[in-house]
Amino acid sequence: MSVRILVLLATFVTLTYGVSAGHNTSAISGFPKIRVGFNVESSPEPHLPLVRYGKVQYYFGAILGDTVEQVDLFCRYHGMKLVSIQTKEETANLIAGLRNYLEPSEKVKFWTSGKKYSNNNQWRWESTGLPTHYTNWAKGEPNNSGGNEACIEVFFNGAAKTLEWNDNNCDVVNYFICESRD
Ligand SMILES: [Ca+2]
Repeated sequence: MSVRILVLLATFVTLTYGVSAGHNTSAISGFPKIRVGFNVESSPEPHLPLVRYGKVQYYFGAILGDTVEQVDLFCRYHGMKLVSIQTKEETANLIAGLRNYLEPSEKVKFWTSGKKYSNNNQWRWESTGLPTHYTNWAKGEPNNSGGNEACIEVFFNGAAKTLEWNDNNCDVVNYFICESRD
């Protein structure tokens, strides 16, 4: 067997079994349906499609997902930051934007920049360094399930028009939202 075939075989085994054998953190199931007609090719120039509400621009990362560390890199690599949600109005804007971007009945989890910074269940937005004054935790959250939930994911429910928070393991694979503030 040639070296090349061995490498291909090893790659296949890693891709097929690596994640589940290593750390069972995958959370993405199925794929969100981007709304038919959402025009990602409206610009002839290469671009990252952004949606603006007031002084904040958002990138909805509902095509590829990863761990908090990786999606944070993605945002920063594109001159943005992982999202912070500082007011009720920003929650409403995100729900409206996601309902326009995705098929209206979609249910999708997104990483934010929210992280726990002390053992006293105190949280802040890593993107701004500010504590989470406004919160929108789902019922029973944050529950630190398994004693290992230090990152804030938001659960978008298009039909219910909600975007509720949950603390989750930072190594879980989720979609994500980036922001850029004026
Ligand atoms: Ca939780």
